[in-house]
Amino acid sequence: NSDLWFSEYYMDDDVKLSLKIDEVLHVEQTPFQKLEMFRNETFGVFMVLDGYTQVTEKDEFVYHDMICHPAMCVNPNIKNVLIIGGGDGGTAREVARYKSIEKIDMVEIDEAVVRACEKFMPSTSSVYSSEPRLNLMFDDGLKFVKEAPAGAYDLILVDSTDPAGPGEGLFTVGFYQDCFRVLSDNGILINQHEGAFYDGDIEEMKKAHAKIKKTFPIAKVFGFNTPTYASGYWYFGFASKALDPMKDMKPEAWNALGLETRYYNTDLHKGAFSLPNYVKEIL
Ligand code: AG3
Repeated sequence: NSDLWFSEYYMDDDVKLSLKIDEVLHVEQTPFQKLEMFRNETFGVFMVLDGYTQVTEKDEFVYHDMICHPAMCVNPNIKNVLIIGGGDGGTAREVARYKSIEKIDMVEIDEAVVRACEKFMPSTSSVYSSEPRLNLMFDDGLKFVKEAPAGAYDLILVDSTDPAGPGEGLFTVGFYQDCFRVLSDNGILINQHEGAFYDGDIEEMKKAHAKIKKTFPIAKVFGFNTPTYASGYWYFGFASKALDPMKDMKPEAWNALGLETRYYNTDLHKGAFSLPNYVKEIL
């Protein structure tokens, strides 16, 4: 009875979360990062990149509901979507539930992530074989938005790793400016914004948010419960040229779609944008 554990450190040497490993499914050094897939009895299959948990079968529904549905509730007329990162497929899966969306371009830098998830995490990756509107490209998202035509997308979802590592460029003013240009007039940018509880995390959030605020007239932050990310509560940024996530939300229209979601609903939408004082202070 071997006792093998995966630990993610939240503070350098005194706080960590550990998941017992029942099975090591995959370990690979890709050209971009170290990719590991494990199985834990409670959380199911989970994927780790460079030592940080990215996605688990048990709690991915929270993250993937929240990266997609709040924006769709604010602008139900979104037709063209760009996903940057998101190699597990969970973000694309949620986007694909909207019949009104015409095109989903997805730019993932690391093909190995997609291949491993296809093999071990069908609950997120099955979208790759089932969704004809999805155009998956293996490329650098930074370069992609630089070259994309102005106004090409109504929604950009940045489903990235943390600001250190291959995702670094996705937390820069240059990138946010490119997103601004590539978005249509009612365009929305949602991006991975880190946690806010531990010192390092809140610093990153503060920096990222200051850069977005410089670029977009509307820049907000919203949170959601994430048992396997540091502190159990995580944030996305909502940035837009014209639409306010609270004032412009359309609960009737969204509810009329009849989508079944396990985390998101239009009441929770309002709560998610209501922030604790220690977060408000740094924004
Ligand atoms: N994207 C990464 C979320 C941040 C993880 N960070 C961490 N554990 N320190 C998740 C990908 C889901 N599609």
